[in-house]
Amino acid sequence: MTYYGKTVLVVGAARSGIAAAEFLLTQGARVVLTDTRDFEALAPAIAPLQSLAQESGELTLQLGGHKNEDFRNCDLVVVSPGVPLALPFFNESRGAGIPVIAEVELAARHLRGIILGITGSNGKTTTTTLVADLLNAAGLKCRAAGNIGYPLVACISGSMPEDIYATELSSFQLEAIDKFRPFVGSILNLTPDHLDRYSGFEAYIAAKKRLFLNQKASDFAVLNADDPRTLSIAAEVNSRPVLFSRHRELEHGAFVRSGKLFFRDRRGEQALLALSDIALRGDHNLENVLAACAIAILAGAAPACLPEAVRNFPGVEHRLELVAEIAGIQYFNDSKATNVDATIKSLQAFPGNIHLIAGGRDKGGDFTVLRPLVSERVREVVLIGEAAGKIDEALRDVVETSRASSLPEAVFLCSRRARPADVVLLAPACASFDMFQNYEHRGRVFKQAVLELKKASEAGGSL
Ligand code: UMA
Repeated sequence: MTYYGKTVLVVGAARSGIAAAEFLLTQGARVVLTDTRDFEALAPAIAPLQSLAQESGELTLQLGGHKNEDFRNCDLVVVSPGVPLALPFFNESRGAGIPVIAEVELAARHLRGIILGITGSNGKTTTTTLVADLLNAAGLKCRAAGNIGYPLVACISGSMPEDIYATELSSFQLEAIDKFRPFVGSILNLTPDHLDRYSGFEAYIAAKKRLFLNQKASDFAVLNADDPRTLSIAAEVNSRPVLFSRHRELEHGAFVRSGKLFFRDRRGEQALLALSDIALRGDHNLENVLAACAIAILAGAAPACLPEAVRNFPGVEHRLELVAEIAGIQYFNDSKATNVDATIKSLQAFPGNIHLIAGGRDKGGDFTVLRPLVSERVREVVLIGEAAGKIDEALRDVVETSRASSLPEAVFLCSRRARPADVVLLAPACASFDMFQNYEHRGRVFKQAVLELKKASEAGGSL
């Protein structure tokens, strides 16, 4: 599609929508940008688009709410991931035969280069970042993009055929793809998440599986052999399945044997690196490394380049990030643990003595599944946010619980009760939007509170 003179409705004016509008304006489109937020809230983000529209395209703003007629009177709708497709407005477009596509679909139609698509309930950002590091270490040119925080559409300008895009994808983005086709697609794991947006776990899985919708026999599907829900997808894809496993040797894929990681394909087996090369904590991170190695090799990385890049990989901010050690107590920021399963993985990374800070906006999670691990490894749970009551109910007969009115207060309470060799862990099992702008903001507030404690402790002040 050429966009010159075409009317394109862009729904949502945050990172995805602004980047999509920018691309479309440069293509000479008439962009209608709509958002439920008003002009005052969006002015700084929209200003660059207004100046761009003076040179190319045409920009109309429909802010402070959406209008039915905008969804009817256009040639194409580009939707941001955070906007639910179930909104009745979209029926106006569908009824008029107007395509509704995700920002990543728009991006993939115009991007030059190879797309690697990485999704799953947990570990997406770590794996995506590591894939990009591995490929760059192997002398290829790879950029991490997508749900990681950098819209894929923003990569179009300047993209070259030899470029590789390690693209983190959410179920939200995959809902509205049409022809999107990754050369390597990977589902890392599947556990219930976003049940506030989906009718159930199956609907969420169906959205994730769309990753493989357009793959052909020359593409690859990298899947977790240790996660039965994910493994079962191998039988459904049109592409070539390549598995990864922590527990068993595989005919084709990445696995662990005698303290080493291996990759095996038709040509034979290669030792990749030693488990001791992996600095990241937790079994889930071993899975992320196995997946990343498999994806990178399929995308052309020479295996010999992998060990050094894995050794140098520090992990990603807000994912089991060690913030500080104060008086023998370690403080970990896992603000990205936004669902129950991620909190389980976080708890599994420590043998015990945990002071857990949890709570926030409930995404329909079942907090009772935390009970066995919490009773085994957690000394106390300090609860914050909207879900505090629900989590308290789920856990209070297996662990000591208390409430805090803010995250810094929760940090302070833990610090008072923790002893040397204990761990204070922020792993909320919830979304952040009740108290923070996003999980990054929540992580920063946690880190700030910890660093203030550290300063006070170094100054000899009481904790
Ligand atoms: N809005 C409307 N109408 C609505 C709902 C929202 O106009 O009915 C507006 C909001 O007022 C806001 C905009 O839409 O201005 C928000 O759009 P968005 O939530 O898609 O925000 P973006 O900044 O474009 O961020 C999105 C992803 N956000 C979500 O999926 C919720 C980012 O993932 C992603 O990094 C970014 O695109 C670039 O690709 C974040 C995320 O939380 C990290 N993802 C979820 C997750 O990882 O669990 C899926």
